[in-house]
Amino acid sequence: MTDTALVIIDVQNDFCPGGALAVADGDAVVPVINRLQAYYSLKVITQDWHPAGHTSFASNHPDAEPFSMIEMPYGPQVLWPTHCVQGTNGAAFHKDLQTGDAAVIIRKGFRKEIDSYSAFFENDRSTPTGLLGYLREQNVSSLIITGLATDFCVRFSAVDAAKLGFDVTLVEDACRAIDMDGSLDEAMRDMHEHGVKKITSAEII
Ligand code: VGL
Ligand code: ZN
Repeated sequence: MTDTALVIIDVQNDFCPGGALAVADGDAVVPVINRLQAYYSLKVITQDWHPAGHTSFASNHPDAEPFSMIEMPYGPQVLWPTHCVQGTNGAAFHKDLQTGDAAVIIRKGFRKEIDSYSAFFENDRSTPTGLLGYLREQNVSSLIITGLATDFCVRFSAVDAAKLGFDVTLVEDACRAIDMDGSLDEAMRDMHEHGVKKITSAEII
């Protein structure tokens, strides 16, 4: 099925237990995603990739607490613990994640002044990452979405993909959430409203 791509969002050490922005059970997605990889010839991986001075880090704002909100020129933004700093072990993929035969690795969040949750557009909702052009040129029409975190980068990637006209399916057991202030419920509702389908890996494997 070359019209389908498996999308693997941000399976990096900082989002796994022991990491700077650890997602509960985040590493549990790794064996599931590796098994799914056998079913798709086209794999796309994203990597959260911030400079140390990134404006989404609470540490770069005087007196700001991690997980508080701030108003950026492009809208509200969560201030995160420092995570996925370029070149650090925290930004590296989980050591057991298969990455060797992925077609592309899209890095995002590398512009200091703007965060990027979605694999398609940064948080100003207009700066493109380049992934859309790649997928269109490869005639991809369906996306299978996996990774971390369900309520942030997975959510925004899936919803943008659906808005762009892709047939989008979320593999629920191949994702885990941060879940702050009801963000997981909101994410599931948002994806549902945009026509993102939900399955489990057992329906593929
Ligand atoms: C993510 C918060 C900040 C994610 C990335 O991958 O979901 N969340 N940066
Ligand atoms: Zn980030």
